[in-house]
Order: sequence, then C-alpha cells, then structure tokens
Amino acid sequence: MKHNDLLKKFNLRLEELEKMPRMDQSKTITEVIEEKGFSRREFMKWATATCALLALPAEFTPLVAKAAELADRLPIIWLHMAECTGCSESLLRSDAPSIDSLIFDHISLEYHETLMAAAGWQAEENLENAMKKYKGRYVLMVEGGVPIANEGSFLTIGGHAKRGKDIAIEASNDAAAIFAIGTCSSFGGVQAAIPNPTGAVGLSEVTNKPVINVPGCPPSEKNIVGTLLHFLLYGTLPALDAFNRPKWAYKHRIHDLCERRGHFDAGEFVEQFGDEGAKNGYCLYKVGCKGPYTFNNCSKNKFNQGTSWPVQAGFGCMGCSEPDFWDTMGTVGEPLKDKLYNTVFDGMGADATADNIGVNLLIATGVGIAAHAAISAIKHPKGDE
Ligand code: FSX
Ligand code: SF4
Ligand code: F3S
Repeated sequence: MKHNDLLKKFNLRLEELEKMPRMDQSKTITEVIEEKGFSRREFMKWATATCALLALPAEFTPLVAKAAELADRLPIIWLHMAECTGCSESLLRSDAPSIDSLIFDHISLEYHETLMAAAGWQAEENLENAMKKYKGRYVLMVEGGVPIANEGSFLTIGGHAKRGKDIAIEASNDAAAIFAIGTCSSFGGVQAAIPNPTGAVGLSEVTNKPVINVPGCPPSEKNIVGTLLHFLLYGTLPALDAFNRPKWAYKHRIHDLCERRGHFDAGEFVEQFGDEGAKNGYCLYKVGCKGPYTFNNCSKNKFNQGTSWPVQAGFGCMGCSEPDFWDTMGTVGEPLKDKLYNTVFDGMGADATADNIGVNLLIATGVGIAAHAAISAIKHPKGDE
C-alpha cells in the first residue's frame, strides 16, 4: 500500500477506535505511564522504537503512540491452555515495568485466568459474558498448547464438562482476530514434545479461523504488544510467513543479526562451556546454538527491556520459536546435524526467510553451517585461536 494511503487508513482506523467507549479503567494509559515515572519524551522514544520494530517509516510514530493510547478500547480475552504461564510472565515484569508491559496491563483484559480478580464460577461467568457482549469484536489471545488426546480430557477448566479445546474453539468462533501467543499455542511446543501423551497441538489445528502465531518460549514483550498494536493500526491481519508468523517480527534469522556473528565468520568458536573462547564471547554454534535455523528478532530486541538474550548470556539459541523445537533443536551442547560436517554448502545470505528457504533447504543450510564450522576447525586447530 502507498505511503499516503496507509497514513489515511491508519487515521481513519484510529478515529474509529476513538469513538469506541473506554472500558472500565479509571485512568488513561498516559496517566498510568506517567505515574510509573515515564515522561512523555520517553513514551515517544518508545513509540519511535516500536514504529521501527513494525517496519513503519519514522513519521508514523505519532500514530503508533495514539494506537497505544487507544489500546483500552479493544476487549481482549486471554485463554490459558497447557503451558507454564511464561508468556504472561514475559510481559508482566512488576519490579520495573516497561511501557510494553504497562500497555498490556492496561488493555481491557476481559478474561485472563492468572490476572483477573474473579475466581471460580464468577470467572467462568466473566468469560461467557465477555464472549456475548463483545461478539465479533474481541481479540482472542491463547497461551499454551491444546490437548486433544482422550477427547481433550487432559485439560478440564472450571470443573465443568467443557474441555480446554472446546473453550478454545468456542472463543475462536466469534473473535475479531486470534493470536496464538507462544510456541505451545502456535505449534504445540514443549507440551507436544515426544511422546506427547496429551496430544497437545497448536491452536490452528483445532479452529478453522485464521490464527496469527507469535511463537517463542516465551515470546518477547515487544512481539506480543507489537502484534496487538499492528492490529490496532491496520485492523487486519499482518503479512505472515510460511508458519503464520508476522513477518515484521520473524523475518530474519537470529544468526543474521547476532552480536557474535563476526566470530562465526572468522571461525572463532566456543568449543566447550567455560573455555577461553567462552570468555572471549566467541560464537556458540559448536556448543549447540541454533541461531542459524531460527527465525525471530531476539538478537535485535532482546528481553527484559533490552537487558539480555540467550546468546548474550552465553548459552546459545535453542530455536524456541520454531515448530517442534524441543525435539529437533533443543539438544543442549550439540550443533544440529553435526554428523553431516563434511558436506560442503555455500551458506545462506542475510536475507533468507522461512518462506524462501523452505524446510528442506533449511536442513541443507544446517549442512552448510556445520560445514563452515568443520572447515574453520581445520583452519583454526585447537590451541591456535
Ligand atoms: Fe511457557 Fe507460554 Fe513456553 Fe509455552 O510461553 S514460556 S511453555 S511457549 O505457552 O507459558
Ligand atoms: Fe550467534 Fe549462534 Fe550464529 Fe554463533 S551460531 S553467530 S552464537 S546465532
Ligand atoms: Fe528463543 Fe532463540 Fe530467541 S531460544 S528466545 S529464539 S534466542
């Protein structure tokens, strides 16, 4: 879409949102942000960064700020399936809340089991009321894999006959948009790891409505709030990759923007945890980093308000935003396909995406990456670093 058309579209959309009534909050998000000690300037700085994150030109910054301010017009229903609540936890850092977490906290969470005050039957009633009252208008966010084995009996919520899977299907039917938050909800995740006794699957396997996957175990607060703001601005689903992940967040590989990439290219690797290479911040490929096969923006945005991320912490990426990562990429300390070390491959450019690589070629890339590591081992024999 042309620049001016987009600007017009966003303005119309925001005008429309503005006309919607605010939900029950007594304070505006601007007041909440100020109360937590953020200045208007800091809020605009956040809006500029978010604008860049969503791949929008800098002049769209005021619209992103406005979208954040209007986030309290959108009713959200957040369901928990089989998971560890790490996705909610990723957002709610209460000791030093980020602007993202404050926005999330302030949106109209009509139902969120771990955050709402209501409990028991009252909570269940809240869900039903919210689905009825905001039919066709609410955004559904689902965290966790959906157990479908044994007719879904591994997840019974509220003690009634409805199973987690039935609630997920029912809530999906009347949602304006559906976001699968986290790898469990996107692809089954850890819950679906072999032998997957509960038959956990991603949300898209149980509903026939379109689902936007926001994977990561957990996904970063930026990717969760960014997806929401994207929906607020566009009112439509974002451009998605082959695994239904928004391209603005999952377009590049971890490896493409990794701070240790120079060491990878120079053939400087950590050979085992705690060695000299580890102390020098060398590349973690040989101790199991799966960054070359993983599409996510962690190397750019990091976690906990940009404090750190797995590679910075010295552990390597375990591919947590990819389907089946626990079974295929979770091998700590081991590179992928290392038995194929001797096969030569050209390697992939920084513009590789999940779409243009394709799954088979990704495996071949594994061969190439491994070959690079093996060849550089010949060039840099141990002790010659
Ligand atoms: Fe946990 Fe969410 Fe991992 Fe899954 O995150 S962090 S197990 S993606 O569903 O709670
Ligand atoms: Fe970074 Fe991992 Fe790639 Fe090495 S293999 S450059 S640590 S992403
Ligand atoms: Fe996950 Fe890798 Fe990022 S393990 S958090 S995708 S660095």
